[in-house]
Amino acid sequence: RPDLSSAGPTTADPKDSALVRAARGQSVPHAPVWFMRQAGRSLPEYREVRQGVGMLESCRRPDLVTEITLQPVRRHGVDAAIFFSDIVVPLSAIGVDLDIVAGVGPVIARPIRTRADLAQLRDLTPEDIPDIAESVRLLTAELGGTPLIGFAGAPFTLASYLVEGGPSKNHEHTKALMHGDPQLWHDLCAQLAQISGTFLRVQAQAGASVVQLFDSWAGVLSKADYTASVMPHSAKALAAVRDLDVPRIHFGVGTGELLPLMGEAGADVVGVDYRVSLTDAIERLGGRYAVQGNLDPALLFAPWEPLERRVRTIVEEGWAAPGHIVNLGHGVLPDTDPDVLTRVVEFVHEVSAR
Ligand code: 1CP
Repeated sequence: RPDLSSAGPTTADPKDSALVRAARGQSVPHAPVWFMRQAGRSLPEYREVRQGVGMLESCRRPDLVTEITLQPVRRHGVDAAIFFSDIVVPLSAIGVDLDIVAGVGPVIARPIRTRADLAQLRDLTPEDIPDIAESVRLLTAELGGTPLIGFAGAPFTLASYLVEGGPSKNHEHTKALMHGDPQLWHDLCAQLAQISGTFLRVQAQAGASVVQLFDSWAGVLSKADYTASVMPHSAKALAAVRDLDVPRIHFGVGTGELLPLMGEAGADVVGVDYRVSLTDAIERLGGRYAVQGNLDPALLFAPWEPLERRVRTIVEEGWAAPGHIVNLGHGVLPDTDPDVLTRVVEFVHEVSAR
């Protein structure tokens, strides 16, 4: 386990790391691995530093963001850190009245369902989030050659929280707005694309080596709706960092039917959840994109033998893509045994060593 606190900054360049190289489709010494939600409740050291500090507040304090982002890197030896924040942080930063409620997720005080409600939103500027750039700078200094992944929520997933007012199973108000008032829908998503794009750009300019656009809930859409109502806005968010030379990962859950479109939106790496095998995903993508995934997070609760077998299969299938970043199909579940995550990292490195 690398002890970052005593090792101090190294001179290694994150651009030469296995993760960035895999994202670019270049050769790697071993398959890179990290976990969505690798920071968070599965770690006792996270629960400790979060005591008495609200989620949103912890995302705006560079000391806490730095500590929490580094925790899983120290503990598991993963190949990347993911910036500790949340997809609703930029919305909060422009004044949207919201909270992240423990055990629930983001809750919006006044959901956006009419044109008048749109007045709650405005463009995000770097001046709204000086703390985010500061946290990224602190982190990249600590991380040395380990890349930092910056991220943002995609317009559709953000719109779902804003329109529903919180987490949703069926996204009915969101789909009703998309089809009932297409002009309002497009205006909302164009505004969200500006916000997401700026959030990504601030992180990339401050030193993040890779960015990931989370469209977690895009898998609830048909191909037709995704193409007409969502993809152009995600493309705009991703285009905000096109000139910055940072590879872009585009992720969603249940998006087996949408994978090629998610690539075309402007990604270098397409995230794959566990419902589609990597072999099928790579074929659907026409071999044109690197892939990320796709271990079922629930399998981390299975005995080591079947888990090891699955990880080995994922690593072997991944070699068929131009690049492969090993990850889960979605986030680490809160009750996951962190030692299992460490063991998966060690096994991936061992079984993929070239
Ligand atoms: O108090 C807490 O600890 C709350 C739990 C928590 C955490 C640790 C939330 C509330 N957000 C986060 C951090 C977070 N959120 C990260 C940190 C970095 C890491 O991965 O280690 C990231 C990348 C996110 C992004 C995020 N937030 C997404 C996209 C990723 C995904 O999991 O699909 C989504 C959908 C959210 C909304 C959200 N925030 C929090 C929760 C519980 C949720 C999901 C609620 C729902 O089911 O709709």
